[in-house]
Amino acid sequence: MKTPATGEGIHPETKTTASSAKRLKVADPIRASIDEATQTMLRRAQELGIDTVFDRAENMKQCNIGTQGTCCKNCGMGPCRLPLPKSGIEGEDDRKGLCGASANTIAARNFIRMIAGGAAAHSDHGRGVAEVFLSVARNESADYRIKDYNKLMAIAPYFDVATTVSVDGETTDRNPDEIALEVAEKALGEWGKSEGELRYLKRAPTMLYEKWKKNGVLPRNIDREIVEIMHRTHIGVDQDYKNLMKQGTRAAIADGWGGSMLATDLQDVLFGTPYPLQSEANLGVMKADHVNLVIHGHEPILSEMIVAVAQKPEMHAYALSKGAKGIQLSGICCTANEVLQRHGVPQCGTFLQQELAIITGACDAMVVDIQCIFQNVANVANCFHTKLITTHPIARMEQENVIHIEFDEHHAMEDAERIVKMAIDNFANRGSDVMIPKQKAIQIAGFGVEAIQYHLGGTFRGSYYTLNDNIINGRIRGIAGVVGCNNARTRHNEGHIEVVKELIKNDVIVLTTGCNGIACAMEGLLTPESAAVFCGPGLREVCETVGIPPVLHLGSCVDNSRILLAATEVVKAGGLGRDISDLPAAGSAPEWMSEKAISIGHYFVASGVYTVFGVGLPVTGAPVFQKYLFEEFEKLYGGMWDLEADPVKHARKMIAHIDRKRKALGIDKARERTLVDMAARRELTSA
Ligand code: XCC
Ligand code: SF4
Repeated sequence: MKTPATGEGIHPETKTTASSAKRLKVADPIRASIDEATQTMLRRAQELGIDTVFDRAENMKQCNIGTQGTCCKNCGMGPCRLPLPKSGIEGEDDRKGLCGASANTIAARNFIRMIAGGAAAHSDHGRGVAEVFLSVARNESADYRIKDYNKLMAIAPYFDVATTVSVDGETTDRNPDEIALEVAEKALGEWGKSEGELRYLKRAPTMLYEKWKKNGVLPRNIDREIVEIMHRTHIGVDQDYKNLMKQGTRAAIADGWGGSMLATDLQDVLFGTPYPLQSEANLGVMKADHVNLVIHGHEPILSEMIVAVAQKPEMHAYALSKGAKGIQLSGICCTANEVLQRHGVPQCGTFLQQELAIITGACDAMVVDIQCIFQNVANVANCFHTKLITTHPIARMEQENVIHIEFDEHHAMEDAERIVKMAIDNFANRGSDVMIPKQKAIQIAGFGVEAIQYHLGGTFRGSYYTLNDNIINGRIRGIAGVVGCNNARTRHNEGHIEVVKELIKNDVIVLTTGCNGIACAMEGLLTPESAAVFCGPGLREVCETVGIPPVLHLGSCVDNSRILLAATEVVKAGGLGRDISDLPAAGSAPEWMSEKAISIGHYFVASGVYTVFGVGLPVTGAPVFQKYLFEEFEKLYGGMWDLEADPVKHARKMIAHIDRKRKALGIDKARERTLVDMAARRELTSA
């Protein structure tokens, strides 16, 4: 290890010169995370004098006004700060910024700017995929090929692209490459077309589409809705929180049913639609005697190539020639989820473990693309032999030790080879200070709308019939989408795991994505066997019968669009109402932190889902605006926001909502009967 004592490249607060080191607090590993591997590595980091996000959270308090959502810095007369007095406000709320902006206006502007940030991130990722897809369809990127023509045929109709042709009265299949080209061109048009509305909106249940139409929030194109948020939140434009939220809603829908859904679909077409497979998760997947290459970020465009290159026999031979036993790829964040879902590449951790992967001393290279990458990974890499490689033109780092290899789909394989070789060449530079925690868990991942249909759909019906049937008969109480990040302001993975466990214990099946998926994998919840340990009797019976885990991993954060489509399939299969808002379902992000999470949360809400966030929400400083989101939104879209930091209460609120929906559907009785049946059955078996 290079000595961090020089302070070179180390976070300024943690120069471990004796004088300053003493003043800084370090995180208590047990309080920081529920995960043993994380605790071990945090102790290790502290021993080495390297600060991590957990320590920095101890030394920097959150801003009380910002957390309430009532700090405005949208012009040079601010920041204007409007904290809510501890005792609340009685009578008229006359707080205002210099321009007169009310707390509601400020909080709403901030909120929808977060939506803009999140929707932009997801959608720009989607655009990147669409551009690669177009270049593949034009035969300009020889290293990629379309992997899933079935998926291409399935989405073509939404773009008004014909899949058959009539010649002399006879219908024949069209050339798939022609279809690909047309779909690619039209898909790319979704970001900036000058007329009409997003094509995928019609995939939503009709009632939902009609609600959007009535409320005037049908997105026109993806980019425009995001730009319009930036315009409306500029000083002196939109100063009505309801009207601001209307635009926020429109942009969030453009993310969920637009940018994200396009990203998911086109990735499936290009790289294959996920089907269940086995893998592992947590830092213990790294191997001391292998070249460890960690991929981190969000886009699968580069990581797909890295997976392909790392599997090449000549690369394996090259690794052997350098004294390693092979190449161990592993992933962090949603790039990890992408290559997990399609290739079974194991995950070495969630968002909050990115620094720790390097602190193992065994990370020969970390390659990053976009989103959720700590700038501090460069400082940590500087303490070790680790090569940190940025690859995306829009995501670079200022530190000098960072290597930039700009990835381009036109020479994808070449770029990936350079990166993998760099990792292999660096194996020999490893120090003696390797410490990889042993913890890792087995997981079954790779679910999607199609895989759920296959496993739960009943073979001859080819629909969600069996799932619906089990919800109606009460074995499955309801469906929860539990997603999102880690947040250093709350104990790592605790919210994720407690919320999910409470849900499955109460027979609620969980669909997971993002870092929640990784957290559940680390905890062993993504195995069919976990059903017997953690589930209520009904869900357990279903999981055991069809052989699925009680928590189904649907992929990355753009794959939250899979949850929207799965919910739509449930509506279509019948018996559970006519809209997503009728379903006994709820959403959750127990440890959210990113703007993307706010965009996701809001498109869940706008799609009719009751959605609970943990940690905190920057709306609490504007009670009227908060009430609008938490209560009045339900009248507009059927879904609404909620906030609950306590994980068990958080899950119980979701369950209470699910039970209300069951009652409204008239299927609450069925569940009571089932419970009696199950109890009776237990008595029988124990007798
Ligand atoms: Fe990032 Fe997607 Fe959040 Fe995890 S869940 S911290 S956004 S990696 Ni997307
Ligand atoms: Fe203050 Fe208004 Fe400027 Fe915001 S826009 S910083 S509230 S003056």
